[in-house]
Amino acid sequence: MSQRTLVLLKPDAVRRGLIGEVIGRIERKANWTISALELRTLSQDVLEQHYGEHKGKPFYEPLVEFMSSGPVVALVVEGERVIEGVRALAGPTDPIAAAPGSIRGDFGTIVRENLIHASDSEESAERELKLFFPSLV
Ligand code: RTP
Ligand code: MG
Repeated sequence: MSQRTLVLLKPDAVRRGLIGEVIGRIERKANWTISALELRTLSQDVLEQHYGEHKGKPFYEPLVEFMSSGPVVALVVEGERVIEGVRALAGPTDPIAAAPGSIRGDFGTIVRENLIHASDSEESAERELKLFFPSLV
């Protein structure tokens, strides 16, 4: 089942020089293709829309601050079961709970600075792809 997902390499991944490492893991999966890729600094407006579901939670404000603290790499990945697949490569939200071998498990220690975002469902992917890459059909 071919799908598309929106992936963000968060500002910690970019600052720490892990762009190649993380993209390499995605690239090496069979039957997946990167179909869009850009380094960009996210506006408050885009972050509010992207993380709208978390508005009002205690971690929301520091999350938005962190996500605008430097550029991210935004990419669209498409291919076989890619929504579930990138989430599996990333590992659980808390990097300490994430297994070694996953991106968060290998490189993270702080819940907020967990290196990567990936859409969590087909509905989220649709919404996030429109928000980040409106020109993509
Ligand atoms: P994401 O949306 O970034 O792909 O991550 P996720 O689904 O694994 O986690 P989610 O629950 O959607 O939370 C979004 C991001 O907020 C930060 N966070 N901080 N307690 C905390 O300090 C806390 N909880 C979540 C993380 O950066 C998380 O990825
Ligand atoms: Mg999420």
